[in-house]
Parts: sequence; structure tokens; C-alpha cells
Amino acid sequence: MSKTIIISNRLPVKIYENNGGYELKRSEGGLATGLGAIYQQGENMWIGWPGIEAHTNEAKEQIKAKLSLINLCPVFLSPDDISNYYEGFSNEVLWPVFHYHSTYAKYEKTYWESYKEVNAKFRDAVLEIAEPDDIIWVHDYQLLLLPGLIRAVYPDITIGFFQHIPFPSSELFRLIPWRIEILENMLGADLIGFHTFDDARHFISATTRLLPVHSLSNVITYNDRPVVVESFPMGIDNKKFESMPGEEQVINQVNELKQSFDGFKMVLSIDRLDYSKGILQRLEAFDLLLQQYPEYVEKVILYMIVVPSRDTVPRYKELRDEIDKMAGNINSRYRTLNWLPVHYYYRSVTESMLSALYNMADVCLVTPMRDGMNLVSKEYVASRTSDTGVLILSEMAGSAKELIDALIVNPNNTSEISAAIIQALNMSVEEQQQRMKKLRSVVSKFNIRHWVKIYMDKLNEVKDLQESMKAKHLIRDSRSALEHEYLKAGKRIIFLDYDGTLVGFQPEIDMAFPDEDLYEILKQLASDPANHVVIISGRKHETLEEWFSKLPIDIIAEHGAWTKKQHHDWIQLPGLYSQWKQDILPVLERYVDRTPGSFIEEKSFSLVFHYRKVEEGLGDLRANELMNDLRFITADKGLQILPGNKVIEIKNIEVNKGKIALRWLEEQEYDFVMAMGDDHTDEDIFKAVPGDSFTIKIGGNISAARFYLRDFREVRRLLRGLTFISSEYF
Ligand code: GDG
Repeated sequence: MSKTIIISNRLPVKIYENNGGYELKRSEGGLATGLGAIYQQGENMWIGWPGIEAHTNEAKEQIKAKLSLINLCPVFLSPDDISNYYEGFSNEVLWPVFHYHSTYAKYEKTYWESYKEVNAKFRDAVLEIAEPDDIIWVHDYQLLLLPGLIRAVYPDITIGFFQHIPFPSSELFRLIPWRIEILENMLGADLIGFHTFDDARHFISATTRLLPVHSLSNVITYNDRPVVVESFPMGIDNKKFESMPGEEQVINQVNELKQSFDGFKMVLSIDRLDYSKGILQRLEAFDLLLQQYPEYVEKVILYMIVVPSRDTVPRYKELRDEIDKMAGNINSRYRTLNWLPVHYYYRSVTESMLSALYNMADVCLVTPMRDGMNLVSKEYVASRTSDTGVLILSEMAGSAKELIDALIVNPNNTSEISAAIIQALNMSVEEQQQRMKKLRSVVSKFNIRHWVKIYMDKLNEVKDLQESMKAKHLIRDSRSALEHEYLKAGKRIIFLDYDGTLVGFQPEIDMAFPDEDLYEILKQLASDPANHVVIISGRKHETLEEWFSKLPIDIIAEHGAWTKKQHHDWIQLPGLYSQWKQDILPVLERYVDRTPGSFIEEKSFSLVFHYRKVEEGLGDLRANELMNDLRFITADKGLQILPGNKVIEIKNIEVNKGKIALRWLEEQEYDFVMAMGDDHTDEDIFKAVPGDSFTIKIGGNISAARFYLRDFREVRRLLRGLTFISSEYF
């Protein structure tokens, strides 16, 4: 039976040395709870760094044995690994760039080398226990290379990847010197998850801009494998936070807090020490409030917990010093005999104290500069069983996308934050309850178990999608079936699209002319008396005439508006008109005027807007705009708007590759039909021809064709192969 393996940098456990042995304490974090339902079952496993250095093999074995009792498996890291892979590459390159602090990044080659080595260490640990039909779920930015490293060994294994921190705009991501390797390896996963739609969007645009890959909505096809990119906003263990206020220890702590802060409104702030959390700006906003509204002196306190984190890194130490200074400065300026404005603690607190604080706080102030999600905001909401209290939330936190009934602020705008604090302090109980109820229902519905379930369901769905596409891959394996049918047939018809099928995609349309190799293949193919070869293209008939009229083949131009049978003249499809062009042309010209790199191609019965040379992204934007505009203008003109590969074609509705191909099929009986094409227009042929035809999509996206080939080179190889077998046979 297949098992599930979870991998993250850190195992969800704390290990202590005790009397020459080791003691374990499970982590109580939300992720550990959510994934507990998975990794604690049967043979399933969680692999990660145990957070402790083992100096001897004996120590390693002891730790390993202890962890294996609770389905955990350690990857031991050396002090060098920690300082280069973890503190270095993960926290001094990826963390700052992904949190939009790119100027803090230190692009050290040694960090990168270590990052690669440690990701390979994790891969080795996975390979020790993984089998090809297992499900692998990799977590977070420390292990971006792991999906690709595992995929290289097990090409068909199921791999999910989830990133807990933001994915930045491609303009920031591209600053990283090793961006290509990072993206390629992330694409080793089948499903790539982020907290928000914006992160997913940024990732898709980074891949399509930096790698030669295409995306269709949220599916990126990489090495013939569809990779799905989606947002899965992570939730918390809401039940735990809802029930804790009823526990005796929490009740006692709340009572103690009440005694100490009797008569004061409490604004709560809890974060790890990090420049992404906006702690200094928050203090500034509180300072501003006291400065501008002295009536709040002796009325409100800021209870601020900063949990120690990474403070061996100089940047973090500096931040800590600045927070110390600023908190001290506010206190020294405003404190009175009975009142201290900022209660600042640089330490972590117990879970029960955390719950007591969530319960005590009239306002929870969460103002990160950037945060993948931010669980503190959700924990505060879940803890407010009375439905009172106000959450002030930064629009830069992932959770702001869901918690829309909070007071949403820009964390850089200190006056907006201080105004929000005042609004919160003065909010009526009714309004508090209205807002908090809505917030609580969101947090309760999208909880951590729900998150794990929808992620896993989607991962299975992606695998099914890949399986369904795999049938089409079979052109390699079906080659013998194809050859068998080909040899058996007495009368064959072969429809060949031109651009993208027989030749590669060129930046200039006129550069994509046929070469000697192609002529040779077509000549050979057409020389077999059993073959009827038809080039069926959207190109102008004049161009196709120039290129192919000397070959013993039929030609269909402009998607069927013009046809030419061997030894005959060109015939125009009757009943077509082109007066409509004078209305459409000015519209297209307007678009060309404001879209550098685009141009118009005029054919007898169609107009084409080309944008293959337009800046990535802008072209698609203009194409969408243009399609919307044209929809109205073309409605009553019997025209069709046809989006293709970096083109939009406007043509008579009567002109259709499928319809014209059928005419050929009606004229003669064929016992072998093959059709190849790469874009939307070819789908009409795939649908029109008999179901047992060999329909082949070039490029491998979702299609009505039965098979696919990767590119024009594979097409040529296949066609050349067919000419050989028939000549050998006869
Ligand atoms: C990363 C992403 C994303 C905090 N202080 C204490 C304490 N905590 C707990 C909180 C909360 C957790 O730590 C902090 O989680 P956050 O989400 O707020 O932030 P990061 O640690 O930066 O987490 C973040 C998250 O991954 C999950 O995907 O949301 O965006 O940066 O659970 O309660 N717990 C205790 N004492 C403390 O003093 N016991």
C-alpha cells in the first residue's frame, strides 16, 4: 500500500538531552496538528531536521530510534549546514527576497552550494524510505529543490509542494542568481500550493517569463507533465483555541491579567522577531496615537510580545536593539506613576498564557509588512468566544484576503494604524459582534483539517489529470499500432497543419519557410501512391502557392477559404465576403498603435492580429481587451473571432478547417486518416474526422486529439519513419 511522506526543514518536535538519553516534546503548532492526521497513520512518515546536533553515530541512532516510534525520521545537519543552508541561503537570500526586502539579500555562492547539498541530503533521506507509488508532500522555502531532486529518481511519483511564505512578483524573484534552477526544481512537484491567489499568480508569471514554458490558466506544462499551481489558505486548529478559554489555567491567567490591567484597554501584539512583521512601524503608530490624542494616556496599553528568533543574524540583532530603544523611548516619554504604555517582552509565552492574552485583549494589532498567511490573526479570532474584540490587520498579510471584516490597514501608513486603533477602542459592542461573528465563521470553516483535506484531494485530482493525458503520450508506445494501420491501409489521407507542426515557431512569420529536409519528407510521403497529403493551414494562399505548388499534394489555405487540388487551380470558397474588413481594420490598427511589437496580417477573407513579439503578459492583456471589443462589433456580421498561438484571427464563420477537411473525406473512401496540428483551429479537424483516425496534437496541451507529439522535430521524425517503412514494405 502506498504511504504518505511529509518533509519540512524542521520536525514537529523538540528534543532535549536528559541523563545521557533523549526526551521528546511534540510541537503544538497548527501545522503539526493538521498534518498529525496524516503522518501518525500506519507507515506514513515526517522527515526533517530534529533541531539538535548529534555528535556521534550512537547519538544519531538513539535519536532516530526514539523518533521512529512516533513516525518521525531525522535528517542531521552540521553546524556548517545550519549557517550556510539555513541561516544563509534560506534566511538571508530567500526570506528577504520573498518578503520584498531584496536589499537585505546576500547572494553568497557558498550559501547556494550548501542549499543544494542539504536539499540533496533530504532527497537521500526520502529515497531511503520512499517507493514509486508513495505520496510526497514537501513544505516550504528551505526545500525548493527537493521536488525536482526526487522527480529525477522517480519520474511518476506523486509530489505536492506547499510554500508557507509569500512568492514575490517576478521582478523581485528574477534578482536571485540561481532563479532558473530554483524554478525548474519546484516544477518537479505535481501540485504547487501557496496561501494566496497573488502568490500563485506571481509564481506562474515568474515561470512563464524565466523558463520556456507555457501556462494555461493555472496549469504549467513542464517536461510534458501538467503542474497545477493553486492557492490553499492555511487555517488553524480553531477548536483548540475555542476551548482553551474554558481551561482552569487560562481562567487563572486571565484573572491575573485583569487585576494588573484593571481599567486599561489592552492592544495586543505578538510576533517572531522579524523585519517582515512591521514591529517598528507598529510602535511608531502607537507613539503617534499618544502624541496626537493625549486623552488616551492612562487609558490604553500596548502589550507586545516579540518571540526571539534568528537573533544570531546581525540584521535581527539590530532590529531587536531598535525595538528595545523605541519601546523604552515611548515609555520614558509617556509613562505616569500608575501607567506604562508599552509592556514589551522579548520572550515566548506558554500556550495557556497566549490564550489568556487573546482573551484579554480588546484589540489585536497585526500589521506585518508582508506575511504569507499570519496565524496570530486567526488565533485571536478563534479565541474570541464572546464575539467581542477588534482585529486590526495589515493588507499585506495573506489572512487579509479572508478576514475581510477586520479593520484592514496599510502597515506603512502609521497614521492609518493609529486611526484604526482609535476606531477599534471606540467601536460599539454591536459592531464588534457583527464583525467578529463573520470572522469566526471564516476561521472555523477554513480550519487546518479542511486545508489538509482540500490540498490532498487536489493532489489526487492532478494525478488523475496527468493519467488522462498520459493516454495521449502513447504515440511513442502506439507507434507500432500506427505503423501497422498505415501498412495495412490501401488509401490514406494525411492532413498536415504548417506553422508549429511542420516548422518551429519563429519570431517573424516570414522566417518560418520550409527547408530542404521538410521538402524531402513531404516528397517522399506524397510519392507513395496510397497517400493523399493535404497541407491545411491558416496562411495566405499566395504564400502556400509559392512554397508547395510544385509538390504532388493538395493545399488548403486561410483555414479553408482557398483550396488547391494537385494539378488544379486555386478555388475560393463560394459565398464569402470581405467588406466587413473596413469596419474591423481600424479597430485592429488602434491596438497595434498602442502595442509595440504587434502587427496586422491581411488575408483575402480574414484579418489577423499578431502579438508573438509583444512583451510577455502585455500581449495576452491586449488580446483579451481586443476580443472583448470585437465581440460587439462582430456580433451581427457572421464573423468568428479565433484566438490562436499568439494571434487573434477574425474570419467568416463559414471558414473552418474541420468543415473543409470533411469535404475531402466525403470525396473518396479512406481506410487510414491522420491529422496533425498545434492550435485551436486544428481542434476543428480533430473533432470532424472519424473517431478512429490518428489525430495528433503538437505541443501536448489539453486537446480533442487522441495523441500528441512534443514539437515539429518529432513530427518530422514520425513522418520520415512512415516513408521508410512503406518503402521497406513494398
Ligand atoms: C510562517 C509564515 C504563515 C507566537 N508566539 C508564541 C507562539 N506563537 C505562535 C503563534 C502562531 C505561530 O507561532 C506564528 O505563526 P505566524 O503565521 O504568525 O508566523 P510565522 O512563524 O512567520 O510562520 C506565515 C505560517 O508560516 C504558516 O504557514 O502563516 O506567514 O511566515 O501559531 O501562536 N506560541 C507560543 N508562545 C509564543 O510566545 N506558545
